[in-house]
Order: sequence, then C-alpha cells, then structure tokens
Amino acid sequence: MAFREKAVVFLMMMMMTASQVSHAAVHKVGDSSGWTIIGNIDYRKWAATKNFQVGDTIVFEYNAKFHNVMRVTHAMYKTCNASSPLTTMTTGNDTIKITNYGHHFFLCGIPGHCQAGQKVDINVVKVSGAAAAAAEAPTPTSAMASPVPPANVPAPSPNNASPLMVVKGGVGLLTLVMALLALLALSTPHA
Ligand SMILES: *[C@@H]1O[C@H](CO)[C@@H](O)[C@H](O)[C@H]1NC(C)=O
Ligand SMILES: *[C@@H]1O[C@H](CO)[C@@H](O)[C@H](O)[C@H]1NC(C)=O
Ligand SMILES: [Cu+2]
Repeated sequence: MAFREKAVVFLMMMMMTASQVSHAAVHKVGDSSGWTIIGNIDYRKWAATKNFQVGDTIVFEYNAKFHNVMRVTHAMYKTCNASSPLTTMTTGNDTIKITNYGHHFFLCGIPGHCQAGQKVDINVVKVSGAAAAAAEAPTPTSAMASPVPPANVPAPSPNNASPLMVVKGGVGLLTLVMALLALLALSTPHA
C-alpha cells in the first residue's frame, strides 16, 4: 500500500476513533447527591435530562454500608423486586460502561429503598446521523494492524463531558485532517 493510501486509512480511522471518543461521557447518577434515599431524589427526572449513548459510563457513588446497586429486568424494576438481580455491585463507587442500546434498569436492593425511589432507568436511545454510523461501524480489522501514528500528529484531545469541548475537539480534528490531506496532495503530485 502506498504511503498516501496508508495515510488516508489512518486519517479515517482517527476520525472514527475521535468521533466515538468525543461522544463518550461519564454520568454520575444523581449528580452531586449520588445514589441515596436522602432528599427524595427523582432519578427519573435526573435520567430525563441526560443523553445516554453507547460507550458512556454510568457511575453510582454511595455509602456501601447503606446501599448497593442491582441491575434488574424491567418487571423487577417496576415492582422493586430485588430477589434475583442480573448483577449486584457493592463497592460504593460502581461504574458501568454502556455497551448496548435500550433500557438499563437499576435499583438499590436494600429493603424499602427502591420503593422510596432509589431506582433508575438508563435509556440509551439510538442517535441519527454520523454519530450513530460511527458508533455502529465495524472496526476495520485489516487496517488496524499496519498504520502507526506519526510522531508529529497530536493525539485526539481527551474526552471531556462539556459539549463545548467536544465541538472544539471536532473542529480541531477536521482542520488537522484537511491540513494533512492538503500536505499529501502537495508532496505527491505524481501519484
Ligand atoms: C420476584 O422475582 C422472582 C424472579 O423473577 C420471582 O420468582 C418472584 O416471585 C418475584 N417476587 C415478587 C414478590 O413478585
Ligand atoms: C470513584 O472511582 C473513580 C475512578 O474509577 C475515581 O476517579 C473517583 O475519585 C472515585 N470516587 C470515590 C468517591 O471514591
Ligand atoms: Cu439504598
């Protein structure tokens, strides 16, 4: 493969990676309140303000002496049935990476807590457009092994939850890609 094609493949991979990275966010359940029954936190309301995406991370932060996190089915979520959870987490600082679309139901398994409102439905909806395409596109395994990033190309900026930073990062990357493509066109006029 000519250098030019390699470079183009690399740039395309970088764009795909960057678009996935720029959409990954960390959502702390209950925000500063965390995962609790104190303060009657409306976790339904909390979830409604978020835009959950595949690749995002959900964090449950709580006092492990008083609470836990159970992933349950819809039926168990509705009835606060904690008798046979799909998974149980008990560290007080549990993170879940979202890997698929749809509803992800969680509740606290301590008796009475779910009934008091300590339950949350993380609904990951499909997004339209390029973001969804990038998230769903299969990894180009053949191209994966060969190209190594040139030392002078800065890595995509680390993920930041702020939408402003994401936009800035996206524009910066686009500029970088355009500049590199222009450079390639200039350096290989015979190709
Ligand atoms: C809770 O769920 C389990 C498993 O699905 C079921 O066997 C049990 O009957 C349920 N308990 C109640 C009170 O609904
Ligand atoms: C929870 O874990 C994350 C890393 O996984 C860490 O950054 C954070 O400080 C932890 N929070 C607490 C309260 O321990
Ligand atoms: Cu609890």
